[in-house]
Parts: sequence; C-alpha cells; structure tokens
Amino acid sequence: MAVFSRGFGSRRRESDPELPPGQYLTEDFPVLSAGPTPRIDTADWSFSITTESGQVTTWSWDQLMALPIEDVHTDIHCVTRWSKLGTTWRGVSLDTLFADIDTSDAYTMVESYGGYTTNVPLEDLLDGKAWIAFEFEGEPLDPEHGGPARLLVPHLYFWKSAKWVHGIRMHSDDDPGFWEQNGYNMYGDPWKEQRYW
Ligand SMILES: Nc1nc2c(c(=O)[nH]1)N[C@H]1C(S)=C(S)[C@@H](COP(=O)(O)O)O[C@H]1N2
Ligand SMILES: [Mo]
Repeated sequence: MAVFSRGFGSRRRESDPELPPGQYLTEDFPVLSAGPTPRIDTADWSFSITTESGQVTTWSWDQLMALPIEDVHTDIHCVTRWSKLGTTWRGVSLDTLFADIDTSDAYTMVESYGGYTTNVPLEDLLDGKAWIAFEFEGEPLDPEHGGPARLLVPHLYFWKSAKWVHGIRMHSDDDPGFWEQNGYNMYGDPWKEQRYW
C-alpha cells in the first residue's frame, strides 16, 4: 500500500489531473449513510430488475456469484469533496445483469434495503460503467460500506453508488431519488461539479 507524507499529499491535491475540481484526496474511507446500517445475510439477499411491463428478474446471492466476476480499479468521488484514487473492487457488471432485460425506458431508480433510492440514466449503468460490487481491496464489503453488495457507478458522485442495493426499477422519466429530492443534482458528474441544484 502506498504511503504519502502530508506534504506530498497536499502538493498532489492541487495538481493531480485525476482529481476533479473542488475535491481533496483522502486515505481513509469515510462512511456516509442517511440511516442505520441494514444487516442482510447473503442467504436472504436478492437483487431484482423490474421493467415497465412488470417483468421482474431476480438473482439470489449464489446466482450472482455464478456470473462473470470482474476486477475494477477506479477512482471514487464524494460530493462532500473527498476522493480516493485507485481503489480496487470486485463485482458483476450491470452489462451482464441487463443482458436479457427487455426495456425501452431510459431511466432507472436504484433501490436499497433500508429504503434509500437514487436515480441513474440507464446508459450510465451500461458499457462497463457500473457494477454490483461485493469486495473492496480484496475483502468482503463491510456492512457500513454497503455489504453484502452495493452499486458502484464511479464516474458519478458516490451518492449514486447505492449501498445495500436490492434492485433497479426502470422509469420512463428521470424521477429524483432520496438525495436528489433533497437538493442534490439529478446527474452528479464530478468533473462538471454537478453537486447540488
Ligand atoms: N443505501 C444507501 N446508499 C448510499 C448512501 C446511503 O445513505 N444509503 N449514501 C450515499 C452517499 S451520500 C455516499 S457519499 C456514499 C458513501 O459510501 P461509503 O459510506 O461507503 O463511503 O454512499 C452512497 N450510498
Ligand atoms: Mo455523499
């Protein structure tokens, strides 16, 4: 693991081309949750995609684990201004989960155990841009960070990466999720600083 002195860190902070505007680097992994941490046993866990026709496709934990698993190296950026560069995750690509889903809707509502929701355009979940992640830095994802599994959409601010993910519902319109109803941007591109309304 790389260790940086504070001096190096602060020089890097200003000049790093990998750091979006207004962000600073952190070596810790802050926990940001709007409510209590749900505890879901993998034996009870499921993930579903629900389309506009009412068709529901559900995966159990074992079914998820039987799908192709990908290693993901990526930077993450929280709207509260911390960023982590070069994080390592394992998960299943949303391309795999959407492969046989028949939908004409352009938007999704991501739904979590515990009631959290966030809206993401479908195209931002496809083409290698999003995963259901269940490992972080080689370890099972901590419950505080969304374990057993969370959405990982690293090109958007991290509030879009719903912890304790339970399902995705297709929407014809871009309806606001939890934080989006409370002043956060509908899209959340860190490079354009789309933080709030
Ligand atoms: N279910 C759920 N997912 C969530 C949140 C939450 O409160 N509940 N917070 C979001 C926000 S605002 C951020 S910044 C990240 C924080 O993830 P972390 O706690 O693993 O750092 O999770 C996002 N996903
Ligand atoms: Mo956040």
